[in-house]
Amino acid sequence: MSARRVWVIKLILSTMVSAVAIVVGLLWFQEISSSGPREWGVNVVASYPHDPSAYTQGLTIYNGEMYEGTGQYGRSTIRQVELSTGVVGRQKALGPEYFGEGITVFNNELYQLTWRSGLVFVYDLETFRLLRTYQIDGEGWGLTHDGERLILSDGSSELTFVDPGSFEVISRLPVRDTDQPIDQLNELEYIRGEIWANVWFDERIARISPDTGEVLGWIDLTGLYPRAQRGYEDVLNGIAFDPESDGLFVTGKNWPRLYEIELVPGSE
Ligand SMILES: [Ca+2]
Repeated sequence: MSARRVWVIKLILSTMVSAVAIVVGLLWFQEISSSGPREWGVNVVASYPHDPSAYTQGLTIYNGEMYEGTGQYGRSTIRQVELSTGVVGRQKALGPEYFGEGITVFNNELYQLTWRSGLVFVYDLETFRLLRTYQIDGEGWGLTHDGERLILSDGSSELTFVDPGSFEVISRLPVRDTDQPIDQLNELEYIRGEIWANVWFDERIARISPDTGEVLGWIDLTGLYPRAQRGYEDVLNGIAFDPESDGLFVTGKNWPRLYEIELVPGSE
């Protein structure tokens, strides 16, 4: 075969691969952002080890690296975790007087809420050196960002948008499913124009419109790690999305596994 013919075949093949990738990407995007089904289940794509002593309060992926924040007095940390093995790499413990909550990474800085201290810690991502602190009113639960604003939950049915540079409140967003306020909003993840939220002691993730606060749909994770097998407090908590790979990951407090999942339409 001539070099030119080989080149043409390679070009055709690479074009086809790109086209398939684009179509798959579009399908996935429609799947989680369209006005399709309101109820979703999941397929487990893979599962990975997770530190069963990690009381997961925050989970996120930044530049392909997974970061986790853990809670409880005397056991709270921030940590970088190797996804495939669950091995904890760089780690920093909080003082025993702090109960760690949600985390997110914004502009190469890791933000961590605390539960009832009214403090937010901001760390250099590469060293976990504490750079500065902010104060908040009320409790800290979950944390994520939409590229411009940090988004906080506090266990109520309201999300709060704040300026990452000043921590001044920009707006508050009541979350409702039809007319029903949805409270106990916990760990958060901003995913392609939606806010996904764990709900404390609920086996479902809420998909929330950041514009209206309306719950667009529910993802049912019942049975992923059956309740009968876990401790009472060991609830589903922790959502991380990798926009580079479209990988979607969930785990829970003291869960021995972290799951990579994909959505499947559920029944109403
Ligand atoms: Ca998250």
